[in-house]
Amino acid sequence: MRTLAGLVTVLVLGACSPQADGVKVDGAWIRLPAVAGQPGAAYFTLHGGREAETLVGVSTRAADRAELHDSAKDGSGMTKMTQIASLDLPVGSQVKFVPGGKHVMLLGLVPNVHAGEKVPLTLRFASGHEVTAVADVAVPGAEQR
Ligand SMILES: [Cu+2]
Repeated sequence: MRTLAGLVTVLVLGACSPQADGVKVDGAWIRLPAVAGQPGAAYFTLHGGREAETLVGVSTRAADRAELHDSAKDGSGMTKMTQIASLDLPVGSQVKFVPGGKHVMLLGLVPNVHAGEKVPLTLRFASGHEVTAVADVAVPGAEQR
């Protein structure tokens, strides 16, 4: 019976992790750091779907850890990054992750990721939905595309 219960659980989980309903990710790219060992960053545009979703995490085989960050200028004009726990994606909204703004910080980049490669980024939502986008890896210093 225990085996059967396990099998049923797997089937149910399989059925419950569909693509987020209508959420789309486009223009995904990763910028490599100028100095090896420094973090890289991932950028993309998120398009809200037919249900409100909340982005809670990103993962990629290109890095040990990926954090959601936002950037803002402080009083002295310096740009500071802060980690954000989640990001709301209302129905029909569009949120851009760009250099100098929201970004995904890639910590512990694997050493064999090179410019010109394509690397999958998996975005996880609070609903349990996931969306995987393919990111183009760009050279250090590349600007928004
Ligand atoms: Cu950052």
